[in-house]
Amino acid sequence: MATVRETTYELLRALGLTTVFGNPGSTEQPFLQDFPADFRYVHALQEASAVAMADGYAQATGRPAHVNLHTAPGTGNGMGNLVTAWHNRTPLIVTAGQQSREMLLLEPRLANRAPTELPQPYVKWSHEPVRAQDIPAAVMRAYATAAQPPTGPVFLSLPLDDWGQPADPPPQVRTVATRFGPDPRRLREFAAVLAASHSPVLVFGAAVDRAAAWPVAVAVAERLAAPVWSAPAPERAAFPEQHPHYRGVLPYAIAPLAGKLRGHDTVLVVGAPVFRYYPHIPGAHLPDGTRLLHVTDDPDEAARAPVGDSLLGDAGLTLAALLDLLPAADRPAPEPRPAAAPPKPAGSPDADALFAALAACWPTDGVLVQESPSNLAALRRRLPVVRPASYFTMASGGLGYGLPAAVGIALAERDTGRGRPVIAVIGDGSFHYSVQALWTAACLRLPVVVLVPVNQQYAILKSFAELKHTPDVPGLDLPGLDITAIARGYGCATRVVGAPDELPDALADALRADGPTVLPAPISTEVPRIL
Ligand SMILES: Cc1ncc(C[n+]2csc(CCOP(=O)(O)OP(=O)(O)O)c2C)c(N)n1
Repeated sequence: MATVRETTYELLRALGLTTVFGNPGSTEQPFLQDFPADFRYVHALQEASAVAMADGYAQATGRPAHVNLHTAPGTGNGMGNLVTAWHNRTPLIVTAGQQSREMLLLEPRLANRAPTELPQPYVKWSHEPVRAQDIPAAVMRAYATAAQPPTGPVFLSLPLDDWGQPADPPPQVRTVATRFGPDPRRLREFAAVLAASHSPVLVFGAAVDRAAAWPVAVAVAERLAAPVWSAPAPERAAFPEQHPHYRGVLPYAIAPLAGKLRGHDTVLVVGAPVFRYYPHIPGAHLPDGTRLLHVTDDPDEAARAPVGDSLLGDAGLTLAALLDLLPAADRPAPEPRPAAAPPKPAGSPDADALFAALAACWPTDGVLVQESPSNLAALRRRLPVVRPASYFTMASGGLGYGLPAAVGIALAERDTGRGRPVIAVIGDGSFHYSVQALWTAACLRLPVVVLVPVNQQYAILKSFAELKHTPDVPGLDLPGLDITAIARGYGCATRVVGAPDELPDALADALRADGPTVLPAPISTEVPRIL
């Protein structure tokens, strides 16, 4: 008779979940024992890295991924990046070991006291099966829950003595829809409002990229002759940023954002929250007389929008259906933005010059992973994203995502045969949150390039302190961290980029390498403004 373990592996195989990201502990060993030869364990050294690697892998493959954590402490370590996976809408099946059922009443060492509560509220479903025999069907339900819109992480707590138990007959391997179309009548109302507008503006968010909908987003923008903004603080790029209609990323504060929408009678937001704000700069959410239409596949996101009328639907399906209903606008297309001025020669190299150099030697099909908070505006100004699925960052604001996510994305690039080069730009503060992902990249011989602008401080927090008039906050400087030594310790090649003109050579070498390369690049300590 098959065991629960055998039946579960059979199901994971059928679901295409043969890669397990994790870091093992005693409570996971009965699951991982006799690990099947057709499965692959990606050892992440620490759970924060495991979760973000799985997130990057899931996003880049476009399929759910499985991450296995160590009972309560491992779930705790993974929690920051679970928050991020929730906001990123990444379908993750998170499993964690649990102590033996027979001892749970007395709470032995490494028991998870309230396993279904611990990952809340950042999972769509959290469950510990009532019987060992329920594990395979619970995995099937977890998969279906994670994969359906709005996609996101789910959590299963699995007691270690369950795996050897005799199994029930295997659950049916089911499929579920991963996108849904809009209500036709409400869609017609939206189309009528847009068609009657004199000056509509479009705001596209990450869900447009997740739906592989760049071409239809461009077609809608051109049909309406409307300018296009990126939604604030986007985790993915939704529109070709060299397109003449493209205006840039909206500011992530209430009053300045509304200011950018002035002069438009209708705003159509597709695939993003209304809106993702950060510093509180109060004001009206919209200019006077401006109407907002919102398309999202998440009823909760629709419900919490402070203004506008919402329509539920997949970003790509809804844009395609809108395109069918929209007449061509009878007005000239928006003028292209003026090109960014060349970087000013500075005393010591600054981020702007570094990213201008990066843009000049950027590989055509490169994938950018970004966690460089204070230098983000300079990076996005110098390095427009011009191809789909080639820009990734965290939607949450929590650091420690970018570096391991880049490793997961690079693994997906290799597995899918696309082989696009992955270049991560990671601040010298952010670098340390999940730094052990470098070791996984080295073990897997993934040629990830990690460019680290070294300003020896938490610069964005200094600019936030200035904006909010909170002087003398401790803990904002980072002297004496040796990025080169740390990278070497984890098995990476490294080369200091002393000046921007050294970057092309360093990058070319790194892209040819058969493992990760860390490129620390000292930059000036001048603090950019937050808005
Ligand atoms: C998990 C987590 N801890 C703390 C913070 C607060 N925080 C936001 S930005 C930042 C500093 C980032 O420093 P660095 O990566 O060097 O970038 P810089 O601001 O210097 O460009 C910190 C600590 C956070 N966002 N997430």
